Amino acid sequence: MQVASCRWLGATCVRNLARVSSGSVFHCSDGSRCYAHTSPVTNFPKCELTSKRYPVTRGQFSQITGDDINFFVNLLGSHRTITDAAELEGPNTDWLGIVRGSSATLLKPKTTEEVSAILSYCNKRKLAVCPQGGNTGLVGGSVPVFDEIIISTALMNEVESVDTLSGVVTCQSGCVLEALDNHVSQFGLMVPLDLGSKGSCHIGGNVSTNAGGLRLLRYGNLHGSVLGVEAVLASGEIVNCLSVMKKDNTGYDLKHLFIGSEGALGLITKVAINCPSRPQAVNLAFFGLQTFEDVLSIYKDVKSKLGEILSSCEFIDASSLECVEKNLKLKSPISAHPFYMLIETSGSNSTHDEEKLNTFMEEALESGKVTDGTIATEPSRMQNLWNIRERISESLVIEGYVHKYDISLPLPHFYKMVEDMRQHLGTAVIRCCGYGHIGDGNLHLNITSKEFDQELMSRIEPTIFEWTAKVNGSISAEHGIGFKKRNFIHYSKSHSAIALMRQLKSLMDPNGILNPYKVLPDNK
Ligand code: FAD
Ligand code: 2HG
Ligand code: ZN
Repeated sequence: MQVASCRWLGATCVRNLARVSSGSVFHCSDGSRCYAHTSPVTNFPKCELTSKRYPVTRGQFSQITGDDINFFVNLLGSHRTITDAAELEGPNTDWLGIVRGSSATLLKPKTTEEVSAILSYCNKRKLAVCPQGGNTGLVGGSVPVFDEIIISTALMNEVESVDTLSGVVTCQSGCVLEALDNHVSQFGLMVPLDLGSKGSCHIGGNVSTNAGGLRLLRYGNLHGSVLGVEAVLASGEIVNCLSVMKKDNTGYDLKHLFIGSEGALGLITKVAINCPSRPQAVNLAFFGLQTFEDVLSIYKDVKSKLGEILSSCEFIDASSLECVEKNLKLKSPISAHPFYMLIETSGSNSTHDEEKLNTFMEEALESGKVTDGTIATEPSRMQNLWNIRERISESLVIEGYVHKYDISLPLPHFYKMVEDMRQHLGTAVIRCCGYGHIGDGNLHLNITSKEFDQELMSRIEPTIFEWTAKVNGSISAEHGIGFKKRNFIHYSKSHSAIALMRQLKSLMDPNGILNPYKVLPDNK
């Protein structure tokens, strides 16, 4: 068993020395699962500062002074006003270890009122801030670019109410997704969102990024599941849109402005989510396929034959599977294939659902579209299969620098993008692989190289975005725009849409203190 000091909080981790027991899952010294932090890299080399690697200029914000620190200490106490450089290393660095800020202050409010007081003060002083949840974001949105004050929701983790009749759960934004899901499971409910990062990401981070994940196909995105949001504007004003009603057409539905706005329009403090009943029967199939045409054909069959119980339809190519096998020593349950699919069903009758999935697999094997496959019904076997899919991101980080693209594409173009990029880049890279939520047309294209290389980057970008725009895809399907994609947003949004976004930003945050350098392109 590997022993490591907690990367996020260093030696001062409140839960003490965290031990890495399996991949990114940390167990605290008391043996319990540590929800405070997960990371694939334990002894990561310090990456270059974002402000050095990228052409970005610090905005006209004030510099933090001793008086400012005194204000925060008076408000939160010294234990929730972190200024220790070692403790700030984790929160300054993103999960991928490729963007790094130089913030000297991390604040940990516990209540909406504290967030309001912090923002009101920062706005008057023109101090820039960076809201941070679980810091699992993959587009450089969750960490400062320069010295922005980090406002963490880590201590805002109270579940306020669970309405077992309607299924509506109201909680603070710092609840860790997996902990929240465990909490509602005792009432027979589930959070309608599941991500590989569930052990660390916060529900507020999920809402702020409009995270998609493994079950969007079944439950839709958060613009549908989130019924209410409470957020604090840059001015410190608290905007209460915390409806718990499924239907509420009273004027503009302002909560949608906060869902997916990546901390640039307000800091989300509370959310109300509609949680469906937890399915009683879950089955999972893992298929091997020879061609991408077969993948598309199986997807079509899955929708028509398993439609009412289908809860996930995921795709993995051979290179992604090889990466997880090689770097994390996970084992595929079937023989080697060019393509793989994971198909999950969730329903209320295990015999019926299992029979349906078995018949589906038999027919798929007979037709020759699937050439090897297995079905898991026990939770531990299903988890092993899900690990193969969910831990691909983690296995990629081990190879060095990861160029990560999260793209929506019309399905006929889905894998052509990977093949074209592979050919375009040749031996300049370690790996160019594709996997993702094929049921939602969402490709995760990842390119690894030993280290960051500007020349390689210029060969990938903007080619990859041009390719996407040409087929009317989206350059960000679910991870958001953050810092890294902001100057490419025009490949997916019109000039008029970007202009309206700028107007909204200046209305809601006139001094631009909320997560600057993110989402909107540089003003040129
Ligand atoms: P952070 O990373 O801390 O922040 C993300 C953004 O939201 C930042 O811009 C931040 O400023 C802002 N923010 C955070 N909290 C607040 C708040 N309370 N108010 C306002 N703004 C806030 N994403 C998917 O969509 N689907 C996936 O399947 C998926 N799988 C992943 C698997 C792994 C292994 C990893 C590492 C990441 C994955 N992600 C996925 C990306 C990431 O987990 C999600 O974007 C997640 O929603 C981020 O939540 P977080 O709490 O970590 O937010
Ligand atoms: C997933 O679906 C996540 O696993 C992460 O969205 C994707 O790391 C990635 O490219
Ligand atoms: Zn994803």
